[in-house]
Amino acid sequence: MESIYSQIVAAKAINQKLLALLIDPDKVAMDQVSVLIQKINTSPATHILVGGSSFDGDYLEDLIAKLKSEIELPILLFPGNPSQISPNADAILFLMLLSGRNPEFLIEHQINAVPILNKTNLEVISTGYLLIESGKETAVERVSKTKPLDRNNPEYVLQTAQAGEYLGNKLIYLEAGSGAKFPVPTDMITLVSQNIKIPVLVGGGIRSKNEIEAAFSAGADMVVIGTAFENDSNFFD
Ligand code: 1GP
Repeated sequence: MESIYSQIVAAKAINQKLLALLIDPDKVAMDQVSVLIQKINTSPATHILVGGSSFDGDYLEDLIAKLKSEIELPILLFPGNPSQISPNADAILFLMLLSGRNPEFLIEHQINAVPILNKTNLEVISTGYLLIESGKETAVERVSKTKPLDRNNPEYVLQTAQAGEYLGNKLIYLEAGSGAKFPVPTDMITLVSQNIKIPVLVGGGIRSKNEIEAAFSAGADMVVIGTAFENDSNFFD
């Protein structure tokens, strides 16, 4: 079977835009999962991300097993820490918080994740993760104890993304943070996407279909929606 990463690259090559729904296990009760699954299955989503900044993994296995059994889309882990790794998913975004200067999120969690990952068949997708300042402190900033990149300095954001590409990252994720006041600026998305070859994911604070379209038009290959769908599962109707 073609890898999830090569599917993402193939979609980029033909300008087919991808939409990921982020499921935060902290915010989904097991007894609501069936309704959520119905909504996901009638949405335009192409991928499911599962993860959150603070979740410590209690019923992750059950949640992902259930999602997997009833949804055909690829399920990618988007972990805040190594306790959020489940063998039941298809792949993991193996994140390096390139915007921050906290060694825990640049390399320590990753080293600790290896023995866990080696017991799974998860496809590991190296992802440069860049937190962009978005109008208020977000959970990523709080949990990682790092500062986001200046939203008014797209050149430096590009330089960081290019460093990630040179280091071997396979994806760049421009993140405003969950529930961000302002999403990643579209001119920043354009500058980054036009100057790196690897696919660009954009998420955080995207609340409307117009904002999704704006991110796609600016050059995002995949848009990630969390809060808007959490708050209104009819968002795509
Ligand atoms: C957060 O980018 C994702 O990591 C999604 O953010 O919850 O604001 O959609 P929202």
